[in-house]
Amino acid sequence: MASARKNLSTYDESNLPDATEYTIGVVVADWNEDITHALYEGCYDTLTKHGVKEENLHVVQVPGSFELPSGARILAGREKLDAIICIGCVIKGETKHDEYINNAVAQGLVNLSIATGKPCIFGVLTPNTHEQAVDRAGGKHGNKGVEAAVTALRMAELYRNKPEGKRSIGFGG
Ligand code: DLZ
Repeated sequence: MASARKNLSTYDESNLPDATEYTIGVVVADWNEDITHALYEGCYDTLTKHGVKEENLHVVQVPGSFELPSGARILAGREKLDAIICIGCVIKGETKHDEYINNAVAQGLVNLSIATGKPCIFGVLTPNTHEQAVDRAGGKHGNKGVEAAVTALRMAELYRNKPEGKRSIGFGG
């Protein structure tokens, strides 16, 4: 298993931009909050370590992961953001709730990214067990909140540096 071989949260800091001018939104689901709040800590530490200022960090909490896309939409309408990180944890149970929630969140965030042009980062754990979640929220497999923050900074850089007036990706001449 790939995750058994490396800590997924290690990254090359030299590849990350200086984030002192970036404004980042974070939406955190409270369901499984022992996990999601640990993910948020990893995310917060990484963002601030790379220069994001407290006043440029906009955080909202939503009840569960299903509400992440609408939380992100509300935040995007309220603030001028360079990227939005969505943090959640959906643990497999006896029913198929996890499949419905995960698919809806993934699709919702892709749609929001495309509709707003802003990077929306999928910082949602989808483990089979609570133990697997703990392993990825500051445990033996690192902290996925760190990875979400790193992804957001890289995408925010891309967003900031997009060529002015060249917003189309059409194949025409
Ligand atoms: C209902 C539900 C269940 C069963 N499990 C989870 C979960 O593991 N992780 C999570 O983030 N949310 C869960 N929820 C709540 C839904 O995301 C949502 O908040 C409710 O269905 C209300 O829309």
